[in-house]
Amino acid sequence: MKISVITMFPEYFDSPLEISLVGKARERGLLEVLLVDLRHWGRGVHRQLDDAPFGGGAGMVMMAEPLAEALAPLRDTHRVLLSPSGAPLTQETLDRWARGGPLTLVCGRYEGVDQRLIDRHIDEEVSLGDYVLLGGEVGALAIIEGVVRLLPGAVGNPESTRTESFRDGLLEEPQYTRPAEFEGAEVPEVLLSGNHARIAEWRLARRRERTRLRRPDLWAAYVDRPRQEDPPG
Ligand code: JDK
Repeated sequence: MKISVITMFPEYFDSPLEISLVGKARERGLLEVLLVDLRHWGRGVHRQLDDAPFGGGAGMVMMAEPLAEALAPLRDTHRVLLSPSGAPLTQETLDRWARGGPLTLVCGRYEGVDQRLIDRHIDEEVSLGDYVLLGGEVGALAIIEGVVRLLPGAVGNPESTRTESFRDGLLEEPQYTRPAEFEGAEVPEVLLSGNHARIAEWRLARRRERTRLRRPDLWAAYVDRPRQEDPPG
């Protein structure tokens, strides 16, 4: 997988790309990341990338031309812009990108990017969620991590990483490991029982409970899901 990242802050990516599974995937040649310093295409002695918004208003807008020039050699990649106005990033989106060709992640700063650049040179606009960050870099890192763990041959890529294993649309159950007692708190007795039917039942109950309390959106989809009918007779 080849991922290009267009950013005003290439150094932002140094440690996250070196360590952990992402670093290993790069060492092993599964992942190639090209960091493109947008400042290179800035205008004037200050290498300016932003200008005031037409129509007035607070803040500055990223100019289309430097971004278009940085993107020119990347026409044949899938060009993704991080933005608070994008479609929410989902596991399905990451699956699609992990199975596809080279990706380009475009990180803006300031208050966003000239719409004409988006209309003419961006294939897909995604958001990490309904909160506002300072720029697209954190989103780009989220995408890199989310894609890398799906790459065939990436360490720790069991079959369970695929979307299907988002199984029935429920959150995960709580998990426990040793010691059996921590600050006086014990592990739920059922998990030590060795009764695998009871364990499975307990896990499903916890997943349903969590989903209902924390994610009413997922819970509504879960209770509405098509269920297989009992065979007649
Ligand atoms: C890329 C710049 C910062 C963007 C204006 C006015 C209400 C804000 C600041 N999921 C997610 N969150 N944040 C991003 C993201 C922010 C970015 C950029 C991605 C580039 N910023 C910024 C827009 C505004 N806007 C209406 C929302 C202020 C992605």
